[in-house]
Amino acid sequence: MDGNTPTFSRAIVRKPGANFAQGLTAAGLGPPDYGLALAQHAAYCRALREQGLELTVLEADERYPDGCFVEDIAVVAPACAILTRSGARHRRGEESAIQRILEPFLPIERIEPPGLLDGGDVLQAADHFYIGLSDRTDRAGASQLAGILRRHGYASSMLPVSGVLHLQSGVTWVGGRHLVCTGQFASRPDFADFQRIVVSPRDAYSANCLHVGGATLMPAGFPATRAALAALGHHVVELEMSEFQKMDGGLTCLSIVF
Ligand code: CIR
Repeated sequence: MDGNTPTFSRAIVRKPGANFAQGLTAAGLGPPDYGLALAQHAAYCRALREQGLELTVLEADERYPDGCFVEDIAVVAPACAILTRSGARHRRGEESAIQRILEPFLPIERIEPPGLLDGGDVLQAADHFYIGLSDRTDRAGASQLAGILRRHGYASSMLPVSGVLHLQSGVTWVGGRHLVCTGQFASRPDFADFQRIVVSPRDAYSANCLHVGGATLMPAGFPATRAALAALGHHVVELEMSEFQKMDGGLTCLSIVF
C-alpha cells in the first residue's frame, strides 16, 4: 500500500428495518431473513470499529426499506460532502438524516433536480473520482457531481455501467494501486493504470470490497478473491453478506466512510 491509501476515521451506518424485505431488488435470491440481516449488520459494524472507525449508527426508518444502504445517499470527499438525489424515487428523503450527521464535519453540497445520482455509482480511486452512468445515475446528475468536485479541486470522469446495479457493484478500490473488479471493468482503459484483481463471473459479488484501516473487508465465500487479495499483501476480513446480497446490496453500500 502507498500514500494514496485513504485513512478514514468515521462511518455512518443505518440498521435495517423490519420492512427491509420490501426494498428494491432484482437479485432473485429470495426474501431476506430479518434476524440474520441484523446479525450480519452488527458484525459489519464490529468490523469497522475494529479498524478504528468511530461509528454513527442510525436507527431504521420504516419509511425507507432500503435505508441501510447509506452509501447511495452521500458522496464524501476530503473537502466536502455531496448529498445525492437517488435514481430510485422511493429512496428520496433518506438524505435528511445523513445531512444532519455530516454537516458538523464538512461543507454540504447537493445534487439538484433533475439530476439523478446514487452514491454507489461513485468510485474514488486514489485522487480520482469515477462516476458511473447507470439506471440510477444520469448524465445530468453525473455532470453536477463532476462540477462540484472540480470546484473543490478533484478530477473525475464518467463511464457507462450496465449489467450491474451500480459502478461499485463491479469495481472497488482497495487502496494503493489495487482495484477489485469484474471482467467488464478490467478491460476498460479508464482503469489501465491500476493493478486489477479480476474476479470470475461466478464470483462477481466479491468485486465489492471495502478497504478501511489496515484491512480489506470482503464478502465471505469467495476463496479465489480472498487468495488474490492476500497474495498482494492485503489483510482480508470476510463478512457474511447473504441477506444484503438478496436485496442487491454489497459491502460498501452499508456505510459512508470519511
Ligand atoms: C436499492 O436497490 O437501492 C437497494 N435495494 C440496494 C442498494 C445497493 N447500494 C449500492 O450498491 N450502493
